[in-house]
Amino acid sequence: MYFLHLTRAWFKCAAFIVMTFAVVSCNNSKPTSPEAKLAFDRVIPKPSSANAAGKTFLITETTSIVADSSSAELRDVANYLSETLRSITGLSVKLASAAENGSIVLTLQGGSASLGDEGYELRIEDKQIRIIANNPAGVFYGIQTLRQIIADKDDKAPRDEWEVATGTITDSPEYAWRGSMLDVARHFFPVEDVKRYIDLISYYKINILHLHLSDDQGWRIEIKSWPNLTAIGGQSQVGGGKGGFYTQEQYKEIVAYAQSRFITVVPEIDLPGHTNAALVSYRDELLPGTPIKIEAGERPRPVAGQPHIGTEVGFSTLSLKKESTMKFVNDVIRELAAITPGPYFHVGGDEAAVTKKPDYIEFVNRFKEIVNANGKIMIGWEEVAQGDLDSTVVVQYWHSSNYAKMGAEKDAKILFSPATKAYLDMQYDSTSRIGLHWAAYIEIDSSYQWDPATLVPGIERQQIVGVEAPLWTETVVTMDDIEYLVFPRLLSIAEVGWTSPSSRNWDDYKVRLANHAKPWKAMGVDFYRSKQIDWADSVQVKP
Ligand code: TNX
Repeated sequence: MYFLHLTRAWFKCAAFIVMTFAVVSCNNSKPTSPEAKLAFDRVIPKPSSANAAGKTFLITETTSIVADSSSAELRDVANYLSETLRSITGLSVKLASAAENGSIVLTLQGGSASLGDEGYELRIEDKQIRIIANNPAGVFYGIQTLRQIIADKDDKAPRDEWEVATGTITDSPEYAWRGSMLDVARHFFPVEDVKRYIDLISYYKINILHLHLSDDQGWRIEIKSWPNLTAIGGQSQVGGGKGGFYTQEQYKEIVAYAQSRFITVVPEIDLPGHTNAALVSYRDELLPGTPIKIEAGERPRPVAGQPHIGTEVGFSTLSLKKESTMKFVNDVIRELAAITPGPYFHVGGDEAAVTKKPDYIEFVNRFKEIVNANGKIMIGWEEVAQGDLDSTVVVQYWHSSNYAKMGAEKDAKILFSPATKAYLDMQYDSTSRIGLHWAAYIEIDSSYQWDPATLVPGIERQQIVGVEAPLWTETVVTMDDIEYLVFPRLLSIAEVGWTSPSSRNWDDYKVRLANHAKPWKAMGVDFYRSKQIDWADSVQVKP
C-alpha cells in the first residue's frame, strides 16, 4: 500500500516534469491544479529562462502589494498591479508598507546588472512573490508575465483563491524597440479606442506606439498655428466618413496613458508626400502649381489639393518653391515636439513619387535639422536613406532592402518592419474579411518565423534597433477590425522583438499562443481564429 502510494506520487512528479520546463521540487504543500501547471507554458513573449518549482502561491483577499517607498513611479506601478488583479480576480488587493507572508513585493533593489534597463526577475514562492528589476519598466514587464500565469478556470463562478504556479523567471529583451504602429489617418480612431489598444499591446511588452497622424485622406492632430489642418483636413477619411482629430490636450492624454504602461508615443507627420490633407487645408500657402487636368477618357486619378477619400498613393507633395512650406514644416514639428516627451519624431518620407529627387533629399536634410533643433531624433521610412544621415537617425525598413542597406551604410539605426512579415494590414489568406495583400498573405507561422538579424544580408545585428508592426487602416474601420488583424499576429512580432532567436521555436510558440484565446475572450478581443492553432478556449488537461 505504502509502495503504491509512493509510486503514485512518483508518477505525479514525472507528469509534472513533462508539463513544465524544469522541476526544482515536487513536494508541493498544496497540489498544483492542472490550470496552474499550464501557466508557465503560455507566456508570450517567451522569457529568457523559466523554472517552475511545483508549488502554489494563492492570491486572496489578504494578499498585499508592497513597493519600495523611494520611487513614486514604482508606487504607480503598484497601483496598476492592484487594478489589474482586481480586474482578473475581482479581489481588492491593497498596497501595504511592510512585506509579510502573502505579499507581492515590487523592488528596484538587488537586481543583477545583466537585467539591464527593461529586464526583471519574477520569483514566485508559495509564501511571497517578488519582482526585482533595475527600473520601474522592468517591474511592469514582470507584472505582465505574472498576469499571464495566473491560472484561469473555465467556470465563471466567483472565487476567493487564485492560484499562481511557483518558480523563477529571469527575463530581458533582445531589442530595445518593440513597436506597434496605428494609422489613425486613413480611418480615425477616438481616444478611447487608442487607450484600449495601448492596454492590449502592453500585455505583450510592446514599448513603442507609433501614431501615423497625417496622410492624404486626413490630418489628425491639432496644430494651433495652422487651424485649417484639423478644421478642413481633419474632416475626411477613406470611404467618405467624417474623420476626426485629436486636440493637443487629447494627444497629451494618450501620451500620458501610454507612459503609464511604459509605452513611448512616436508621432508621425508624413512629409513631403502623403500630404494631401494639408494641401486641401491650405491651398494658397502649400499647393504646388495648378492641379493636373484629367483628360477625357482617362481613369480619374486623385488630384492634389482636392479632398481624397480613395486609397491611391504618391500624388501629393510639398514644394520647396512655395514660400510658406518650410514655415509650415517648422510650425508643425515645433508644436508636436513640444507635447511629445519621447525622444523620437517620425517625418514619414515614404512614397513621395511626385517629389523631384534633389528636392526630396533637400527636404529630408531640412527635416533632420528641424527635428534635431526641437530636441528630437529623426526617424523616417526607408526612403529617407537617400538624405544625409548620421548615427542618430532611425531608418524604418518596410520594402526595399537596398534603402535599408543604404541607411546602414550611412551609419543610421535600422528599425525592421518588413511588409511581408510585420504588416498587420496584410490579409491572412485570400478569404480574410478585410486587409490588403500587395506584399503577401501573412498567416501566423509566417509572421513568427523570421529573424531581423539575418533577413537582410549586410545589416548587422548591432545596427538594428528592433521591430515594429504597422497597422495601416485603409480597410480597417472599427475596433473589432483592428483586433481581428492585430491578434494574434502582433504577438509574433512582440516575441521576435523580445526573445532571443535561439529560444524561439514555432512548435513551442503555437502551443503557448493557443492558451491566449481564453484571456482574449475574457477581454472581449475579436481575434482571428487561425486554423494553424489548436485554440485552447477551455483548458482540458487531465489531472
Ligand atoms: C504602403 S508602408 C504605405 C502606406 C500604405 C500601406 C498599405 C509605407 C511606408 N507606405 O501608405 O498604407 O502600404 O499596406
